Amino acid sequence: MTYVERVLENLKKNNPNEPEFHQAATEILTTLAPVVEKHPEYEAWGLLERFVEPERVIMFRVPWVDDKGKVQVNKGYRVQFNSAIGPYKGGLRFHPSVNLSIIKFLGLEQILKNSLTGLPIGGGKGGSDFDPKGKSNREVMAFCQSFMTELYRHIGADTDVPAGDIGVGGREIGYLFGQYKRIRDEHVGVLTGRGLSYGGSLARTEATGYGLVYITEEAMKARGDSFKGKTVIISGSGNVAIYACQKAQSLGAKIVAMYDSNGYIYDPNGIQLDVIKDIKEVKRGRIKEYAQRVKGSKYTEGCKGLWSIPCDVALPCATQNEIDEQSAKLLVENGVKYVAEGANMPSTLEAIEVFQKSGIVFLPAKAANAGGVATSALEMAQSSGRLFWPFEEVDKKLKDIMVNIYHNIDNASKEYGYEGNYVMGANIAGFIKVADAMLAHGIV
Ligand code: NDP
Ligand code: 2IT
Repeated sequence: MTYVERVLENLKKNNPNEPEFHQAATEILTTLAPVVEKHPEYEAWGLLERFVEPERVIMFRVPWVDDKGKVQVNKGYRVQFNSAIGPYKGGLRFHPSVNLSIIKFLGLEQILKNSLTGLPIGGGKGGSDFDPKGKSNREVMAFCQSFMTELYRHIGADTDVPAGDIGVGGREIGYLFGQYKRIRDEHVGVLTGRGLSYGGSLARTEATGYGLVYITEEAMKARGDSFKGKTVIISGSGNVAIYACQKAQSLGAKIVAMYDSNGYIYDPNGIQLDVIKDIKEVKRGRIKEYAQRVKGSKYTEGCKGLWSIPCDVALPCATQNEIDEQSAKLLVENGVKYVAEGANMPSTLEAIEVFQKSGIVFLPAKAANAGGVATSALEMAQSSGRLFWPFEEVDKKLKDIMVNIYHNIDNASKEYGYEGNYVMGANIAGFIKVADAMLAHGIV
């Protein structure tokens, strides 16, 4: 049995019932085999065993009182996975599906993603099974305050800096920050994605979606291609999906479909993003309303049908495992040329295999959606320097970072003899920096 196989087998044995964590670890470790062969010191120093074990896992009770006066209890998590190259950094997810397996897969991915940005940030992730959907602002505030009343002791601007993810946007970050500041009496960059009036960065809201489009554009440019005239489908209709749509439209693409967790809309004339923004950002409503408001569009209950819509570009921007093998086959049969992952791990292992065998361009999440956390790191830099950069400056830095990531993963894929395999390229390029730092630190 090889070193990689042994580490993976032990991981599965020692972390039973964590399918998402197993999936992410399998994808990462299997692609690292050629690196590990080239560097026998990794095995000698137990590097992979340490890499897949979080430095610290925090789990806690989050009690709060709902609008009816009833006591509610949720589970809270923060996984501080790896701090070799910088303070733990990664989002908080509030969604009823959240469990330890999901937070660990997200944390593991985050280590390599953050490394790929080229900025000094380690990997972490957290969240809760709390569902903000249908809750009043007061309930969300009560929950966030209780969550932070435990979390504050574990985080800090140079220790661990959380941000948003599914179910955590500007409103939640505001309530979390308010409580942190109240307890610690410190106005510091302990969270990113903050509002512009209290230390946030311009372009952080747009960053993940814009970054996704920038890296895809760079992959297109390398092939003499562009977004102009492309038909695009985007899953999700949250933060990442909305700003991916906005940037792709500005480059001349036509977005014909989007979804939320209830169903999808198809608009052959091209999605009107102002309507989506009004439904999702202003009213916190359901995407179904789009079909009632825009003539010629159609709503279909259920999400899966989205992947059967013919397109040139697919941008999954909702959640893990939203593209299975069958959906991947449909996309390929219908002529998709680029799949770039805005969500974390949206493609199953089987779906990734379909994409790679078909020869289409597949940009994996940890490279393609790194623009969000990269801009979070730019927010941290502005906080430390007590500075506030203009939108154009942050946006330019974001674009440069995404273009760099594309070339780094492309070069790594070539160097190791797997040209165009960006899953390998991203995992290898991300891992080497973390591994070097871990070796330098000794056995810790
Ligand atoms: P939001 O909460 O803003 O939006 C999530 C969107 O995905 C909503 O449209 C939601 O629909 C949909 N969705 C969530 N769960 C499911 C599901 N099980 N089935 C179908 N649709 C679902 O989150 P973000 O846009 O911030 O995050 C989307 C993805 O991008 C996540 O995978 C996240 O980890 C990833 N990501 C986010 C970054 C960021 O900066 N925000 C950075 C990098 C990655 P509904 O409203 O019905 O729940
Ligand atoms: O998955 C991700 O990279 C995020 N949710 C963003 C994390 C961050 O710290 O900005």
